[in-house]
Amino acid sequence: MTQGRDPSIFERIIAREIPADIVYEDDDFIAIRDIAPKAPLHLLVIPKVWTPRIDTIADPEEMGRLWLKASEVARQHAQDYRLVVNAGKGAGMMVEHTHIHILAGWENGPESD
Ligand code: DGP
Repeated sequence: MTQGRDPSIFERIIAREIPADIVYEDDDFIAIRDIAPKAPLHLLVIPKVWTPRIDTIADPEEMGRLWLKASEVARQHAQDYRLVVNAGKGAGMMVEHTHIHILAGWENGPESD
């Protein structure tokens, strides 16, 4: 249900209209490898229910579930990691569909690349 707006790229991935490397999925979330990785490991954790950006989530439980899931997926892939959120074009947000970036896998920390 996109109610008049075009489905986001992530909704199209969730619907299997666009292929993606899916590393995790349950009823509420999907995690995929970023198509343009900014770190040796770059995953995106995406709620299946669309919201435009993180600060439009008003429900503390919904917000908590998202961050818990991102931490869980991150720990399945890395010991140490960064969780990053871009909110708005001015911050580099390109896909209007709330998501958390998992960045990890550097040999000597994130500034070593
Ligand atoms: P942001 O800039 O925070 O909106 O991050 C969006 C990310 O989504 C960006 O790092 C590139 C990634 N991305 C965009 N289109 C696709 C796609 O079709 N497939 C995958 N796997 N990632 C995508």
